[in-house]
Amino acid sequence: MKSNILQKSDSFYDIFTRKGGTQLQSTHYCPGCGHGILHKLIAEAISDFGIQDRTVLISPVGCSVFAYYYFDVGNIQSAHGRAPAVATGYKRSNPDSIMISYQGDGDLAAIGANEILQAANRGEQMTVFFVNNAIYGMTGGQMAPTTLIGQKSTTTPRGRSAQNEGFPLRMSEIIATLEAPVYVERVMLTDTKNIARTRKAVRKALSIQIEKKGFSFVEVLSPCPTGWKMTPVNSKKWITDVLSRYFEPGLKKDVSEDRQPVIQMRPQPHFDQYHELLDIKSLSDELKDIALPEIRQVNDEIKIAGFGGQGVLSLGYALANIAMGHAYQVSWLPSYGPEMRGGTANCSVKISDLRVASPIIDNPHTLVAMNKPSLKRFENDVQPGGLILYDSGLIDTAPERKDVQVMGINATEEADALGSTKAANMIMLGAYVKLRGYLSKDYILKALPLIIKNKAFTELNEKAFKRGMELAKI
Ligand SMILES: Cc1ncc(C[n+]2csc(CCOP(=O)(O)OP(=O)(O)O)c2C)c(N)n1
Ligand code: SF4
Ligand SMILES: [Mg+2]
Repeated sequence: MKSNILQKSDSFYDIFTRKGGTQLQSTHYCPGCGHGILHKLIAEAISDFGIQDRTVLISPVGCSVFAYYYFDVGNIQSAHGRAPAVATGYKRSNPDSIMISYQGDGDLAAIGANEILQAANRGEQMTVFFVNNAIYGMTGGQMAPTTLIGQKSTTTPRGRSAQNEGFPLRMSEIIATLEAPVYVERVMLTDTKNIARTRKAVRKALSIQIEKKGFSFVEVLSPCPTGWKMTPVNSKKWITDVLSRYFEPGLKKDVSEDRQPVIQMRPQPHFDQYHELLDIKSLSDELKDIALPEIRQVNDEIKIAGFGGQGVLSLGYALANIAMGHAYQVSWLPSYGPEMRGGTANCSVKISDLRVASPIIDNPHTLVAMNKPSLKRFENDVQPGGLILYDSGLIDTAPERKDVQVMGINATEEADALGSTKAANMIMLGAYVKLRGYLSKDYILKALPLIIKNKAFTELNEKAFKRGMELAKI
């Protein structure tokens, strides 16, 4: 392999800014810590395999949280224990990426224990480097699930006792019992020979992912002189003499020869399939003759909020479906209040001519506020230049924002006049469609009864939608 062990790998940044000052070549790790050695082995492998531009390293919560200061690859910092979930999401939507889930023993075997087991059991195409230093290093030396019986920590000052804290978890052995994982090995960072073994394991684990064979897992017994209150030299000796007696190094599972590459396809249904997939096929059949307006450059992030029972979720659902019927990319994310009817509810709808990366909206372009608490809660979040549509019948104080377009629609009273308060949401839909102007009225009138299937509301919804269009004055 290409790398020269004396040189800094290309997959590291030239300068490590974490420590600042004059120490721009040093990491933030304590002297004798194993994290730095493992980083080096991983960085070298990334460079040697030529995968730097498609590698994404997920750093955990723990001492290695700052891995993104060192690795010049795609970096994501995940919540404690959630690295395998983040890696799963990224990999599934970017099958050619190389995902590294880098995790400590607190992160992987305590708060994230279920997460890693499920990811391993699903055989996610990722490589996990599990740094077992038998302690919570970052937070000052608390007991980890891998702390040995009798080992002292700040939370087990008299030593871990099986009766109180249970037995140390052998994660490699547990994961090796699962059907899906391809390769599981435990190694240790003690001496040259074992570091060479670790180097080999790192490369093997990454090759399995490069070959698209599945889930690979390397547990690394790693010194934590600070947490163990030992010198670096004694820490290595302790791994050899004590830690590795319980966590036996070696190959736990390798079925890489038997496994065929699994080519993950990015799920990209053709537009025509969406309605079928969503079980509203009739929508595409019945509406195929309606001429739709040209797709425009649209990027509307819409927050719709009100009381549970006002139909704010249905309004968002209808809007998302209508836009999808026009071939826009959409997302609809409901958020229920603690109680359904009478509580608050809101939903986030994104409509775009481009792919929607995330359904979450922090700063909407459009706010549809159906009651006072919702206006109060979201008014200040609306982007400057955005739109606030509010039910002026229920909200007696108009929005204060001067940098957005504001329009009050007396939706509830107008809906009452049409026969039912419940149609207020469709009045708001009509107002939105009129003001934004990129959706087809003809299409909506035909699509609405197919989206909101309760026939009792068909006529009312149509009237309300039309009334909303009339009420919205451009
Ligand atoms: C949700 C959550 N719970 C707890 C913490 C506190 N916390 C930070 S790091 C850590 C454990 C780190 O230990 P480990 O994963 O073994 O990594 P190490 O520092 O030993 O490399 C904990 C419990 C947190 N940051 N977030
Ligand atoms: S506390 Fe332990 S794991 Fe953390 S940097 Fe120091 S030696 Fe490394
Ligand atoms: Mg640890």
